[in-house]
Order: sequence, then structure tokens, then C-alpha cells
Amino acid sequence: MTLPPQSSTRRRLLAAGLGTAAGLGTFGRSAMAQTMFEQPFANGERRIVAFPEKRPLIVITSRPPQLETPFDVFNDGLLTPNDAFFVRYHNAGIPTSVDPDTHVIKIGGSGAGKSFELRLAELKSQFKPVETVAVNQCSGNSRAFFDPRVTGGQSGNGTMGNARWLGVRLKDVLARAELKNSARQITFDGLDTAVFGGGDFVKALNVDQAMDPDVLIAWQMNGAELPMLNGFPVRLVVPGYYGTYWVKHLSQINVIDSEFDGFWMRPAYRVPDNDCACVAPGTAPTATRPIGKFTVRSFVTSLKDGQRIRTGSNTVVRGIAFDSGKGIREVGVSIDGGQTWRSSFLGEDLGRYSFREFTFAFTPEKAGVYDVRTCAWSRDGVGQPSTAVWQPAGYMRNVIESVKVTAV
Ligand SMILES: Nc1nc2c(c(=O)[nH]1)N[C@H]1C(S)=C(S)[C@@H](COP(=O)(O)O)O[C@H]1N2
Ligand SMILES: [Mo]
Repeated sequence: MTLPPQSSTRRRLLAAGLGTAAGLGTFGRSAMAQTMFEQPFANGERRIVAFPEKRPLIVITSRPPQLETPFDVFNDGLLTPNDAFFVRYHNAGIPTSVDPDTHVIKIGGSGAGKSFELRLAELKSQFKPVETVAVNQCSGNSRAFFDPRVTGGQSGNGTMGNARWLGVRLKDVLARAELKNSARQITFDGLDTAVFGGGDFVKALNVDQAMDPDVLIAWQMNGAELPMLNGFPVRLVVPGYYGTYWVKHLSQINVIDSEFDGFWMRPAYRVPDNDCACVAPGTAPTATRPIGKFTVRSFVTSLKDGQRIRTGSNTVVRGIAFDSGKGIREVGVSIDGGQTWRSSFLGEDLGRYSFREFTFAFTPEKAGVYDVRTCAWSRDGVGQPSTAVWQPAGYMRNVIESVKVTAV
């Protein structure tokens, strides 16, 4: 069989679905039949819709697509499958078709000694490929649990995912740009555009952050091309940092001599400039800084809140923990609401930026409610708070979670 001159893998399209029930258009009759999902917070009823290249996911907004991974997926394995990986966009002008043969990344700016363009084939062949497993987590993951509630995408705990990324080091690409001494920041722009205002989505990293050898320009996740909605054909991977820096459909890198103050760096995506990145509930911070690295988190994946377990039989508490890249040192488990703690067993180590599995088994001797809590500690000795901190944007939640199960 002869292939057409341009095989379907060479030009990736978001199937027609985006224009119909799944996304851009108005909802017709078929929408009525959609599966609903009840999130564990007030006003938590959501549709579950399969967007192109995705299995049915929880819809936070459909234009632009903001899709949350159903939490069950995190119990299936340490790597989040591409078709289950969450999706976050800010602007409605998202690319639905990209030709990887002609896509270029332009590198330049006032702080670059040299300006140049890289095609994908050049990016892949002229720099050393690097693989890393890393968690991508939205700053607003778990935002809907803030009390008092805050505005913004009302996500549960599923706007995070862990994948094996393949790409090249950003610093190797930047070396070719011959940064001047005056260079202060690097800005990153993708193919998506602002349609309703708010401004094009452009992010900035300080030069030292961008030169970190762990930061990649990646074209694969979990051994396959990036799904369109996760940034096809190339995206930035900034391990340990919130997803907002992981610019998708990367097309422009500028080295600049000043601090970038585009909308998505200021006023958006900033946190109170203090140790806890928090303020008293309902108040505003006096000073802010751009959001940075992840806080330490852990989640039970094998048990659901309200689940029934059997008195006298073995119950496995399994879950995932991660931090900003120091690595997980220990995950404590409590079955009595945090009064007493035991150490869990840590599973396979896929790297310091990855989800780390933990397991713990207990036998409920008496019938009744068991309040299961987990607390992860990173290798620098930082753990999770027992009461939630608050900030107006609803970022960086990492309180010790509680899952109540009833032994019968
Ligand atoms: N081009 C582009 N890249 C982007 C965004 C965007 O709106 N446009 N959103 C960012 C945010 S806030 C997050 S949390 C991550 C989400 O990555 P994902 O959609 O692949 O899960 O993408 C980041 N990269
Ligand atoms: Mo995000």
C-alpha cells in the first residue's frame, strides 16, 4: 500500500469534535445525554466529555477546553496516560491543526547575541535528547476546596498528571543564542491566541531558572507525540514548577533585558510574597511574587471518601506523593484522623520529579469510621500543613487530606 504524500501523522488535527458537542459550538440534543460527574464540593455537578485524543474527562470549561482527570486514574499507575491527562488553556484561540514539518521555534530578543529559527527536525537532531519523568500540576489544582471559595477554574484534585517527557534541554538551545550579560529573563509564547481579551499567553522565567538542566523543550510524553491539547508539537517542561510555565505549542523564545510584565506574569499567577504564600482568609496580600515551585502533596488513591471496608480484613492504603524535586523521603499514614502516624512503604522511584507510590496496610479491628490521612515529607524535611492555608487566587493547596472510610 502506498501512503499519500503527506501521511496523517505529519499534520496533526484536532478532529471535528471540537467544533461540535465537545467544544466550540452550542450544545445540541446529544449534550443532554452526556454523563454527569459529581465533584466532592458544593455546586460540583460537571459534564464528562471525550474531547479529541482524550477519553471522557471532567469538563471545567469547554471554551477554551479545561479538562480534569477523574481521580480514579491515579490509582491505575504512576504515569498518567496521555488520553487521561488534564488540559488547561486560558484563551479560546487554540490551535486545532499544526504541521510539524513547517512549525518553527523562533529564538531571539534584545538579550540574545544571535537570533535563529529551529524546525522540529532540527530541534530533534541537533541537540542531545533527554528523558525525564515529571509531574505537571496546575497552580489551581484543588482550588474548589478553598474555604472561603475563590474565583477561577473550580478544579478538584485532578488538574495534575505525571508523564515521561522526551525533549532537549532548553539551556542547550539557549547556548546557541549567546546570551548577553544584560539578559534577565526568557519569555515563552505558543501558537494559541487571545480571542476575548486578557492577552496572549506568554510566560517568563529568570535566566537561572531557564538554564536549569532539567528544563526541557519536549515533543513526546509517555512514548508518544504530545496530544494536540497538551501542546503538540512541542512544549516546555519545567519540572518542579507549576504548570503555568509549561508553555504549549511553543513557537517563540525571547531573551529580554528586563523583567517581563505581561498579563500572565502580572497581575496573573502571583502569590503572596511571604513564607507560606498565604494570607488570612478573605484578605488581600500587600506584596506578591510570581508563583514558583510545587508544595509537597500526597493523596490516597485506593480508598474513596465514604467507602465501606471490612472489619477484620486487610485494607490497603495506596497513594501518590510528590514535591518540587527534592524527592519524597517519607509518607506517614494515620488511620485515626492524625492522632498517631506510621511510616508507609515507598514504591518504585521514577525520579525526583515524579509521583512516588506509597502503600500501607491495616486491619480495622472494630466497626466504625476510620479517618485516613497521609503526610509526605520531602528530602529537605518539609511536610504538609494540617490546616489549609488560604490565598485569593486559590493556588498551591497542599493541606493533609482526609479520607473517611467505614468498617462494617
Ligand atoms: N500555550 C499555552 N500553554 C500553556 C497554557 C496556555 O493557556 N497556553 N496554560 C498553562 C497552564 S496554566 C497549565 S496548568 C498547563 C497545563 O498543561 P496541560 O494542558 O498539558 O495539562 O499548561 C500551561 N501551558
Ligand atoms: Mo495552570
